[in-house]
Amino acid sequence: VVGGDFSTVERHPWMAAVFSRSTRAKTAQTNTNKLSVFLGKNAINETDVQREQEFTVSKLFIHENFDNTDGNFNNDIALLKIHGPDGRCAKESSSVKTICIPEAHQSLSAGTSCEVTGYGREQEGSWYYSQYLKEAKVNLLSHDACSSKEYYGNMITNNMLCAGTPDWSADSCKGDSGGPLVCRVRDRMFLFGVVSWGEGCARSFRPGVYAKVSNYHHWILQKTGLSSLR
Ligand code: 4AZ
Repeated sequence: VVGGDFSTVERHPWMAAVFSRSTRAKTAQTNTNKLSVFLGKNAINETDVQREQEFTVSKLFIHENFDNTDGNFNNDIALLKIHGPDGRCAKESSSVKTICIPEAHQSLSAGTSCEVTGYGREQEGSWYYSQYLKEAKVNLLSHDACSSKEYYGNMITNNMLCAGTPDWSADSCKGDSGGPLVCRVRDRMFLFGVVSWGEGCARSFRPGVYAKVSNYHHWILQKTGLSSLR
């Protein structure tokens, strides 16, 4: 996150830190057994057994219509099914809590203030990632503004949301991808966006682009097996 402030996971207890063990050769396929997920994590290079819970990934659902041909990021969303030691579930605590998923096609008006969090870069050109969790307030932009020629033109699909600050001082950045764009609706926190892409970070007229989670309400229920519980 560029701009904004250092934060704590207690303020964003739905935050997950996903680690991928890298080997010599990188392959296009993401291998679930190389992934580990931490909930309740504040600092990337420190272990805090009081706050943290560690999980392995048993299933990875990449959206069937994810399209990444020539830098197109349509349907840039995935779900990870996680398991703790001995198949245990996550345990709710002050540092680990769930977040609400928006209703299908629920939309918020342009200008709504939301927050993005992550362990990604603090500056576009930085060669290291933030050591600690950061948060920044960003405002939602209308689809029309974001797809105007001053912004991203036809690169913005209906499955994307744009957010930025009026002075372009705060934004998500490399390493924040997959992280949450959270908006408060009637005193509940909702995951409206998933950090996806952008041209650089905190550049003028280049807002952060997010997967529009409300478009995936049914997909999420289907993949998590929650559809039958409705
Ligand atoms: C990235 O490369 C990335 N400024 C993530 C977010 C943004 C740009 C790039 C948005 O992962």
